[in-house]
Amino acid sequence: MNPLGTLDELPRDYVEELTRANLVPLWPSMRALLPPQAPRSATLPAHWRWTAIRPLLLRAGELTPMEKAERRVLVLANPGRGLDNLQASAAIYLGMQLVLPGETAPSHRHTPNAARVVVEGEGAVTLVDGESCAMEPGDLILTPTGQWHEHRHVGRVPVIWLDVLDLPLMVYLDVSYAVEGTSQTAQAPAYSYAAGGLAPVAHGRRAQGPYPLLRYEWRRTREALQALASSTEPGTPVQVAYVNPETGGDCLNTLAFAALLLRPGEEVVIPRDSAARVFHAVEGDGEAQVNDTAIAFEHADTFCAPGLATVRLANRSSRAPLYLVSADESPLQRKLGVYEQR
Ligand code: GTQ
Repeated sequence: MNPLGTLDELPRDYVEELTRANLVPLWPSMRALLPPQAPRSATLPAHWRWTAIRPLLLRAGELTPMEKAERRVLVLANPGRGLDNLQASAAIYLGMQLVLPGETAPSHRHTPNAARVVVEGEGAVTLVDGESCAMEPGDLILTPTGQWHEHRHVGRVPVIWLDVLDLPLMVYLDVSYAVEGTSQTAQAPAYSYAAGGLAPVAHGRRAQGPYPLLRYEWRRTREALQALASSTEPGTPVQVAYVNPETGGDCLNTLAFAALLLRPGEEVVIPRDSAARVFHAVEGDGEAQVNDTAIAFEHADTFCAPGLATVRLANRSSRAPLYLVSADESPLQRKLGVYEQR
């Protein structure tokens, strides 16, 4: 029973009169909107298996041509939020996208920010405002808000990647839309960050524009994690953040991206915070404990933890390292002043 009363307790004619005037009493909804001490989240710990996604996505390749689909994507939807809402969490959308050899996903731009983590295949490029970003497994490629992007594939095998967008947020704010474009002319990157701490200078000038780095090569991310591991105590997460190399801030405005290494046999606890978080296994297998839910995940699986969840990750292999990429809502929450660690 709601201590602040229910609509049923009110005289029917009174409720009808309110409804006719587009008015609603607050008190029956007060506790749901402002629950005590902690938010209530519809986001459930959820697990999407690569072995389930891959054959269904390849089948979509047979069923639906690119001309019809525009983006051939299976959305990883959180059942707690309702599958039809296409949300992994309140602000995060996840999709697994397939491009077949010879296909192009046509150029468009949209208000939502996007990033891709390449899962399988080679020979595809994403053009971002003309900049050609090669797509190799594990690479993180940004297509920030408003930037033109198209995906071309001249390789021989299907290429598949995980799309991470802040689409639910943009839809909620009534600012989500796309503009269709014409095929881009590919240019080599004007500035290229080949090593941390060294900013490229061209014609005496540093990089211009808010997104100086669009492709974070997995090879380099992996090397950075390995180097960090040698100076990190066992049980302390070996983690790097994907940052904007000019500002040191988050690589996108709304979502933060990180890569983690769990050494053979290692178990770590992720600091408990208010940001919902998704994880994707780039290399290796492991176990996650998200609140009361145990998730045994394998290579290329994706899983999700609601904000304020207790998250433990374990690499049960005695020989192979486990590499994960994560995305979370912390930049957005920080900007709103609601981010907290508990
Ligand atoms: O590749 O541009 O999964 O626009 C959803 C919307 C991918 C894309 C998605 C998109 C894209």
